Amino acid sequence: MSPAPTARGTFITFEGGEGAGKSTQVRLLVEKLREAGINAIATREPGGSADAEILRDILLSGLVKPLGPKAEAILFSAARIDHIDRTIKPALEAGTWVVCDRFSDSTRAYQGATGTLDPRFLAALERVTLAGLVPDLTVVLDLPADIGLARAAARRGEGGRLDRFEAEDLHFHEALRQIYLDIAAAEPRRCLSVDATQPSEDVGHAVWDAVVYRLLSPPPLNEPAPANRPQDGNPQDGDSKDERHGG
Ligand code: Z5A
Repeated sequence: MSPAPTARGTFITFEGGEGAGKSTQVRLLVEKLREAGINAIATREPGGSADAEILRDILLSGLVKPLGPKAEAILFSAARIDHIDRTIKPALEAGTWVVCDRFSDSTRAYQGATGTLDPRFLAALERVTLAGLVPDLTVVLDLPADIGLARAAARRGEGGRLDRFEAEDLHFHEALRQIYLDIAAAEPRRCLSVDATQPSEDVGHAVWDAVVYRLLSPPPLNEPAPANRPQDGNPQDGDSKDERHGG
């Protein structure tokens, strides 16, 4: 008799601009999941696997910037393929929940915010990179760009070096914020936008409520959604439960 198949783990991603609090919330959520008796790991992008971490160093050093946003998008995607193959998929297949600090929406947002890439190129790249893997939940931490940059600067301290993307101007970071808001609005069943100006604890509560409500005890599909929750089954949602997770 073959052993019972292990239930697949759940895949949660955090997205947002600089200093939005992603790393803080990834840590808090993994702690809460473990307290609830759920096996969970934290991972990040770019990086999350040995070879992808090497690509991370190269990308954040700015060495690829002269090659342009298309080359950067391809290299972020190369790192993502390794991360998926070596870290994310094996964990999900073992039934572990994966909580990831940035994922494919970061390529849509950061490389998209340059305004120089054909959206069809980014969509095609995402399709071949993810090969059907879609997060079960994406938390978009929304914060005015100036507040996020101030938080990042305070953490860096005086004399600390800006990385490749922190060095972009305010206009870029505002465009980035709008792209994230557009993604969250277009795919409400996958995404949850949270006001990241709140104290970390309150942001954490909002995230945990969504995890419990959407992933741990999803209501029947015919139950009316509350005002702050997207209507499941709305054909204009732009995303489909059936497409999620995949892989
Ligand atoms: N990038 C890309 O271009 N394309 C891609 O496909 C991918 C990435 C995957 C990775 O940088 C860079 O790569 C990133 C996008 C680009 N751009 N940059 N720069 P990273 O991994 O080094 O850093 P980051 O992802 O941008 O995160 P961050 O700036 O380090 O911030 P965070 O993780 O969102 O926030 P945090 O570390 O949790 O908090 C920042 C500070 O704010 C810290 O002092 C906290 O204590 C404080 N904080 C956190 N939450 C709060 C609240 N709620 N209130 C007040 N203060 C808070």
